[in-house]
Amino acid sequence: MLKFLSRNKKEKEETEGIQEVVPKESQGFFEKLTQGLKRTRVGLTNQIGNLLLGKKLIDEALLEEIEDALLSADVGVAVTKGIIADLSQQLKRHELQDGEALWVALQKHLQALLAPVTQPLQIPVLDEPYVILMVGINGAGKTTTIGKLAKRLQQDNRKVMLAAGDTFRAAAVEQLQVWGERNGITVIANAEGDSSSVIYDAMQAAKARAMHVLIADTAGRLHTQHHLMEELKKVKRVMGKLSANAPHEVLLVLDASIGQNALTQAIQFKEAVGVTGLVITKLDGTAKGGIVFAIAKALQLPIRFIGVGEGIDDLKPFNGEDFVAALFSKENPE
Ligand SMILES: Nc1nc2c(ncn2[C@@H]2O[C@H](COP(=O)(O)OP(=O)(O)O)[C@@H](O)[C@H]2O)c(=O)[nH]1
Ligand SMILES: [Mg+2]
Repeated sequence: MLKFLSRNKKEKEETEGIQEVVPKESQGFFEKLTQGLKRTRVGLTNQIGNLLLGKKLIDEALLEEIEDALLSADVGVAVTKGIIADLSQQLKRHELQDGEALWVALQKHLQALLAPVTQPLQIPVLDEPYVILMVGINGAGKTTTIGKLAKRLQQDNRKVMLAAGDTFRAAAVEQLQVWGERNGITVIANAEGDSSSVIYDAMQAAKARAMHVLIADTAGRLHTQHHLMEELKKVKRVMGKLSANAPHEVLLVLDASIGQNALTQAIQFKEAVGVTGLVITKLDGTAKGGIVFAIAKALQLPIRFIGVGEGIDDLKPFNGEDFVAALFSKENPE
């Protein structure tokens, strides 16, 4: 399965001439993804797999059991309804002969659902820094993701600078600075300034030093905290003053382990500040990975990356086909 997938991907890249921003994935990528999704696999796909095991007859009662399994893994009502309707149709057309056919049909449905949101972050080389604004609630994984992303970009020979825009907590600035020092990446910070002024300074510095990419951290905020959302809007306005196209990307970081709450947050952030891409973190520690499907369907926003661990290499470009294949992988099912 793995070989088949990677060959396909390679062919696609060659024929379409897609230029990858991020370095090629290491060999263990699929294994890492499968491992990371372990708990969701146990809760969702293994459960469905067991329902289908050796089934010679597919009927409505079985579809109902599958429905329950999907709902309990945070796939959400809308996606589940869509899946069951699709499978019922196929059942009526006598296309689902056995458990194996249903297993394949389910994967196809989920892969089709993720296809439109599989849009890797392509960072063009501009005559100004490409500015990425990170937003999300406290603890979602913004700062960690910045570190992982900066490292990826650096490995791809991009000149990266960071802005310590989380000015609410001194520890947050320090966290970024320590990380930057260790990895030879400049971090612009200012103990006195507010988020907008730090980010303004950083944009000027990034331009002066001909950086390719500037990633701006911000304070975690709840979508219900009106003044903090206003501050984020101000950050965007200030960026716009220095460059008409900045921020080029607004990345919303969502913690998968909070399940449906992540979807609620995403809807609110999208409305309040505009979001151009998503990062879904902590897929490794949770059985709620089904939320990725709910988010994809409800928001139709590109999922740029997923986090499958705390390590520096645990940020992966999102690919719906691989994601579903890893989730349905029968290897290492323990
Ligand atoms: N297991 C796991 N932990 C993560 C992941 N991403 C972030 N974390 C952890 O989540 C915690 C909060 O991360 P942080 O970046 O400080 O969140 P922020 O408040 O949004 O900046 C830290 O302990 C991170 O190590 C991930 O993909 N997997
Ligand atoms: Mg932070």
